Amino acid sequence: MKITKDQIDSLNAGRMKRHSVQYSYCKEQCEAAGIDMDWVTNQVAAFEVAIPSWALGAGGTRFGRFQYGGEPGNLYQKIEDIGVLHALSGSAGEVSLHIPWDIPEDTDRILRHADQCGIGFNAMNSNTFQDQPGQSLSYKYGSLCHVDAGVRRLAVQHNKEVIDYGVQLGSKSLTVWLADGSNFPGQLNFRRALQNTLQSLREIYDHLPADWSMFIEYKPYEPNFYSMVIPDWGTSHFLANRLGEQAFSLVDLGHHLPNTNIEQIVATLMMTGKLGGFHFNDSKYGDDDLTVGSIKPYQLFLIFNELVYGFNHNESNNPVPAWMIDASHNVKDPLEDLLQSLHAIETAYAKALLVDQVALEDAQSKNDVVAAERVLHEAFQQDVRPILAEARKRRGAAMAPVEAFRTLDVRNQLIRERGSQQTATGL
Ligand code: PSV
Ligand code: MN
Repeated sequence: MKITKDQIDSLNAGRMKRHSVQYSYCKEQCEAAGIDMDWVTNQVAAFEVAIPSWALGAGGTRFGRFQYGGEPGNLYQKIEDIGVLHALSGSAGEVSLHIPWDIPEDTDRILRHADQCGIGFNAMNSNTFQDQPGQSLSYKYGSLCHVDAGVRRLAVQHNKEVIDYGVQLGSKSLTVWLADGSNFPGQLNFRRALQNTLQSLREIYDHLPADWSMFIEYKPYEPNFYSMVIPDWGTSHFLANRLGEQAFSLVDLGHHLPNTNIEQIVATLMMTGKLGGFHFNDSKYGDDDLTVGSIKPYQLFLIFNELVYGFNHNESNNPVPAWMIDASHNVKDPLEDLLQSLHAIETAYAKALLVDQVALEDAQSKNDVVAAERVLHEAFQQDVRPILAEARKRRGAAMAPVEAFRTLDVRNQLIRERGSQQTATGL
């Protein structure tokens, strides 16, 4: 299904009167505080986040999975769904593919189709955490870290193939997430596992085209519960440093132990020029993969505050990170959930852009803790919904995407087109 410009325009027309009043008020308030609202709005309008090809259907837990009607049954339909998200939000113009969940068999056809849907290709993701049918050796005891050189070779080869697919699609990066680790003390030699991983990553790195990046994701636990070979940002950073200029760390918000100060990790990685990518989601306990901003919106704002500071003080030439949502949808319509996540990301970004950096530095230099905190609260408490609506209008999208999704009855149209029985690939 496709959403037309006329549909968007007519939905927006109905909101214009109220929006003009709200945006003018917001503009007045912000400009009184010395903020250039046009600039802020345009920054938000330029912000895009990739959608993972595996997040368009129902997510499951190990206890069960509840089907959605109209789930995309192949990569073409997944790209169409992202086209719908992009038409509605104006900020979801790229897909991130997971291989082999989504193998782009006919690349020319995929490229043509993606082009028609207005979608490009973001980071490629490899999968050495599941054995594939007919696989000669197993990843049961790890992949890039494995004690058996044959398994390591298989996993390296898979990553090289993922890069090759990505090259054909115009992607520019590979994200490596490893489930490698151990469940019991004594199972794994920590040092050897890390050395093997570094060596395997080096072979993959050597296969990267010169204009590509490699992102190394870390995770403290799950699916292994005693140790993970890359459990934290320090290990990921160490590996990225050893590999070279094209390797970076990737921060997945759900990959931290409870109460970890993620904004501080972001600040450190940006300072060293090694923040390459971001997976957005939210969590209460672990890697819960909930809607972005649904549990800890203040933390998300603080993270964006560090990102904005990092963009403005970029002595290490940190590249613009590859932004992606990495969430799972167990009880919500996946497309609505993704629209909510995009909204939360843009909200946090807009608020971070409103932070009075001069006042903050001044307060910090005087150790005025209350003043510093008040600067942050001032921005966090500002209602930025009119800025987001204006940004969406400027990029030709729906000013209120979830409402538009419902008014246009997208889910039922998808069910009519695809039926209720298809299951999207992914976890
Ligand atoms: C692992 O939990 C992870 O965050 C990695 O990014 C995987 O590629 C993705 O989730 C799989 O759902
Ligand atoms: Mn992730």
